Amino acid sequence: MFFLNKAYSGYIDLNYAPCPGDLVVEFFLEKGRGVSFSEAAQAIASESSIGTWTEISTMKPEIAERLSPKIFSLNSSSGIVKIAYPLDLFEKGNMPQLLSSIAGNIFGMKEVKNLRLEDIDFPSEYIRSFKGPKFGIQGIRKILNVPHRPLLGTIIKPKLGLGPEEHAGVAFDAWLGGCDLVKDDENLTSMAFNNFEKRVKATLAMRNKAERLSGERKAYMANITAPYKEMLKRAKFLKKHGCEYAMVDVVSVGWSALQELRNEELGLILHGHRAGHAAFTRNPKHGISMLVIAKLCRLIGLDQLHIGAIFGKMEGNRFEVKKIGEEIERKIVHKNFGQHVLAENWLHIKPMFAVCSGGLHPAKVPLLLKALGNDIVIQMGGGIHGHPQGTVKGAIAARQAIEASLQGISLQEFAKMHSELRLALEKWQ
Ligand code: CAP
Ligand code: MG
Repeated sequence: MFFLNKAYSGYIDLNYAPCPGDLVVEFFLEKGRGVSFSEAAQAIASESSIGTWTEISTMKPEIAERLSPKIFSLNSSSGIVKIAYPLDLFEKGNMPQLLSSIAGNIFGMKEVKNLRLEDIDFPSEYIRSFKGPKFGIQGIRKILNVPHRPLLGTIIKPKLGLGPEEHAGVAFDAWLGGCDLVKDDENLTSMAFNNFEKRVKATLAMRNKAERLSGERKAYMANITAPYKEMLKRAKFLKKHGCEYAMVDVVSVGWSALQELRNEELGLILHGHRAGHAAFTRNPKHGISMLVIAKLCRLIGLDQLHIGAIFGKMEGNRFEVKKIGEEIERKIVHKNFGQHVLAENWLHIKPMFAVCSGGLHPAKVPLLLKALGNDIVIQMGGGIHGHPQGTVKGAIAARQAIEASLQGISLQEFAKMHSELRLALEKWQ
């Protein structure tokens, strides 16, 4: 049997009202064996801040007084614990340090059976120490010259296997059909069969051609995910060759690399893919919520982020996706107990574009727009290249689905006059 040491005590103050300088965290907690719920909660508060498993001679009352976090809300039936941390516990502008504290040792403690970091309310002073997106929704809309409608993107498929010229050819078809954006897949970087620099040059040449032919702005989101120095080299290569975007896999490269990339001020729009997030976001009882991951990305300064597609191939419930979409777009976020959302004032931090992707096809578009509004990027990989008549027609069908939804016409009705959409509906609906 495991017994809690009394070093993990004195952190509860249910009369405490968090002050504007506190960093407030909501956890879901399932206690481990041999401890009470409040003991487990205090173990978390302590280990994530100033404490350790035993009383120590080096702890001064002054330190405890100044830096102890306060558990101000504790509910053993719902499992929700809210903790207010004094800001001095954190180094401003240092995201890895924040995670080593409130998303660190505590996940492995014996006092804890399950623990999930649900949300963080950042104090203004902390928010001011980050840049946020350089472009955000409005900046991207301006560059692409698309003021209102949802953006349409595709992921070149197959994920891996095409050479640079073939890749560029598929990109051209997608742009010509009506895609605004073309993206590399998450596992396509610089391969033996598809070198990064060759691919970028070939694809940008096709982008220019597609822009001339379509009269629309087109952009390429090239994947620079790699060890940091190489990633930076590739980002600079993109800038030099007139690419507007860089795509990066946020979980794989890590917070430190993301911060550095943003701080380079390269003037590239940053698209965040999130492969691997589900390793810690998927379990409803343990890990870190996608809401938190999205907030960290917004704070650091990604301009776009995958948030889930609701109706697609990946797991993710409707309310969850909607709340993340609102969190990354709004300036003021109101608290919502039922949804585990804390209040937030984003101050100078611009809104980020929500990217819906994974298993989407034209028939899903009306539902998606209804649920999330027009400020989204809709990405279809299989849903465009899998069209019975190929990529160009697939992209045309996707744009038709967006057009129909914006005009409030049902897809079935619109499809009567638009054969590309009709074929897509026949295949997937
Ligand atoms: C979509 C995608 C993305 C997923 C990831 C893929 O392709 O390129 O990686 O969107 O999921 O390879 O699956 P399809 P999420 O359109 O062919 O499904 O966006 O939820 O992070
Ligand atoms: Mg992919």
